[in-house]
Amino acid sequence: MKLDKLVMAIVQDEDAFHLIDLLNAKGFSVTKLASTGGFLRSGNTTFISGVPEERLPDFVNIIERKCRSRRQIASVNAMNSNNSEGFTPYPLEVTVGGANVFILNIEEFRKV
Ligand code: 2BA
Repeated sequence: MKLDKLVMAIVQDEDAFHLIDLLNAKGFSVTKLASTGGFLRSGNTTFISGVPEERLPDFVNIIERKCRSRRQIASVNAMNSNNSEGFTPYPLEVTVGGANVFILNIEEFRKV
């Protein structure tokens, strides 16, 4: 099978198991990595998958159907010039996801 595109999809942990079940059922090979968001510093899941070009729309469509956006409260540190502590945490509501999907061209794929 010719693999043309490398998909890296960062999804929320809550969506990961349903997503991998459906991708596998549709015949996609997927590697699942435990990852951490740099802003929220909480766990998320990164999928990497080599996909033939003609199957890319199907792959992305599955991600769109399975990954929901959610509101989350982040604790952000603000610089505080009024005290010696330096930083004061304050809550900030952010919308996370559905999914952040990077699609790269595969120059070469070998299974050895
Ligand atoms: P986090 O970095 O933990 O970001 C979680 C959510 O916080 C983001 O949701 C966004 O709504 C917000 N956010 C992130 N950085 C921010 C900032 N500097 N100021 C204000 N709000 C900020 P998403 O955009 O849906 O991102 C979800 C996760 O996807 C991220 O988790 C990160 O792990 C990954 N991600 C998103 N964009 C990326 C990129 N350009 N490169 C690499 N990873 C990315």
